[in-house]
Amino acid sequence: MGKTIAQKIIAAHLVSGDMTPGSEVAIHIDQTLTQDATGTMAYLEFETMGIPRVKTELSVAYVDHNTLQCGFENADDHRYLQTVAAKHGVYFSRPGNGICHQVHLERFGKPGKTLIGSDSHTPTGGGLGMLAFGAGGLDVAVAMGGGAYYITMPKMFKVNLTGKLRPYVTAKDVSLELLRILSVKGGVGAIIEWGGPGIETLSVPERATITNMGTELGATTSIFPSDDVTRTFLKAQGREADFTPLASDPDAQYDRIIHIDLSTLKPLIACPHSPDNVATVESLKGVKVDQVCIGSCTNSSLVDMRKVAAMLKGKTIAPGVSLSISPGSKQVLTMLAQSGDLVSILASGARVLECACGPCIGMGFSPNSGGVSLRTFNRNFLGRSGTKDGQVYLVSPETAAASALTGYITDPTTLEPIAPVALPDAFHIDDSAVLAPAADGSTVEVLRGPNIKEFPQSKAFSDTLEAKAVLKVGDNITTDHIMPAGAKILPYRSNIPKLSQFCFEVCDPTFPERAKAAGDGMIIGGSNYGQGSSREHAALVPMYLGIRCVLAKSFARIHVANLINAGILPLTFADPQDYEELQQDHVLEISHILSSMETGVFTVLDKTTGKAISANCQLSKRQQKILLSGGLLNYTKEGGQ
Ligand code: MIC
Ligand code: SF4
Repeated sequence: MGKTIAQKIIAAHLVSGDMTPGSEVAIHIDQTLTQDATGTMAYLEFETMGIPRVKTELSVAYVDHNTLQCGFENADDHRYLQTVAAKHGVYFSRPGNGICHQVHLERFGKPGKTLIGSDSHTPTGGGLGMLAFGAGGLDVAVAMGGGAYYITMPKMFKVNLTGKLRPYVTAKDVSLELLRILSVKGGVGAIIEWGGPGIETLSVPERATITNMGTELGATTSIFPSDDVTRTFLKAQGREADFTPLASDPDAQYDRIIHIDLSTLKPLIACPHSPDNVATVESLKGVKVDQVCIGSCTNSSLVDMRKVAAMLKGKTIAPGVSLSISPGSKQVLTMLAQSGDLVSILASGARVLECACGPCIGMGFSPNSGGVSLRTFNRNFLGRSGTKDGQVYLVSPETAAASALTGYITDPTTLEPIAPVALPDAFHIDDSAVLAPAADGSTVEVLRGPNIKEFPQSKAFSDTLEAKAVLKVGDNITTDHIMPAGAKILPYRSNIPKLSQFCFEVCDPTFPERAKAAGDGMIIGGSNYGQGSSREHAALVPMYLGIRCVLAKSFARIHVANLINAGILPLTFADPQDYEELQQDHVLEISHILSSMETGVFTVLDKTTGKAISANCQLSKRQQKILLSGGLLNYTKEGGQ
């Protein structure tokens, strides 16, 4: 039987396991990336493994998230990252050099290679034909040490594109269309492969916008073939030698095929507070806009920025609108400056921010109270912008620029067309902000600031657990609910005791105190629990606060892996109706844990009501051992692979 692109790459990197969907496979990893908000923890974990130098073909540490330095914390962490990278053979991308996914696409990604990154948008690399996964920091640390990456073998979905996008309709609208069709849960357990004649019309950065937002579908990853479009992009980056062609076999089998005719799409918009809450821009015409933000790993490429500059040229933005523009990389910003596009942007009244994540993660530029903020980003979860009642909408750069000019949500297709903007034949290449590691790391001193606190210790499971249901939450709880980000909280990503004070702040600010007081605790969740970010802090912090088990209707992929890595048991209700019965503060008992781990069937006794319910958790042998060791770090230290 023919293979899909992903199946070919997995087969070429298979360490162990069988490639039947649903079973566990171990994959060899060629490249890793980290960013600063998750990276500090990942390198602290790597250090405890005692491996002198990374064993990957390439590992890069980016600084792009925690760039505001409102105190010593972030600056100290950057210094730690720079020195730990130099010591252990990791390239260091300095703050200001750009957003990890954009820079990785420009300078390092290679078709056919495997990449894991401690950031959920690592699948951006799929735009170049890489098999790229978001993962928890601990999984990245293990891969840097030469260990395999374990995933559940996904199903294969194909999106078949025909036609061509009309002017002012963009790759972002393609992503939003798929979110409309599939929802934030629709990609769970699947790899999404993009194909069909329509893909020839999409450049690598446009493809990367689409694979980037595959994360919002819950997909394991997304991937495009590597073809002439890929070669053209790599050539323009001075990297034609990195090109290899890659396509699925004509008789490859897919579990689901979705057809999208690009010519019929309209500009789309995701309304608060979920990326799948999609409407046409036209239908929201006239809604007053307070803020517009253009940038993020989804939409900050040179072509995106040049289109925006062309739309803004010779005009000024509406007086009621505050517009921010964050180019994705130093390469993009430099080229905007060289071409004069930056002048059009500045003259329009926009505020140019540094090449970093910035407002996307609430690092500044939060909207006004109740403000309507149009963002070219990928997430609009409640509170993520830093303003709890902010109304965040997700749009394309073209819709964003059109709305910034009029002051109201505006369908760009109603405006004057701009001249087509194409990829340059040659990008400006200057890698001086990427520091190579020391040839001999043994002489490098790793500098640690006082903000770096020890990694919390999890407890190994015994046969019975009695725990209090400390919190009950609804469906689609995101990692932004569990462990919020933002300028105030992010500096504590390497300080778990301090970070824990903010756990579930959006849902219930009393949670940290109550969890600590309860001793062993449990969380009751709805479906798709833990969607969104790859931050392992959303597992490590609850673990630190005493949470031993999360019982939910279903989980998001990366989060469930992070829970197991942190030594927390992730159970799903056998009958989702039982969710209704279990209440916060009930005392629950799980007995015969050891034999239940073997069978995958657990009994949870609600001691408050006397009712017993059934729950499931299919664990591989390795995952059982991880839980029995009290987490992946202990397991690895004990010699587990
Ligand atoms: C995000 O977009 O939420 C982040 C910040 O990039 C995260 C990583 C993190 O929490 O540090 C992600 O998507 O994985
Ligand atoms: Fe950064 Fe936002 Fe992309 Fe996360 S989604 S990597 S915060 S730009």
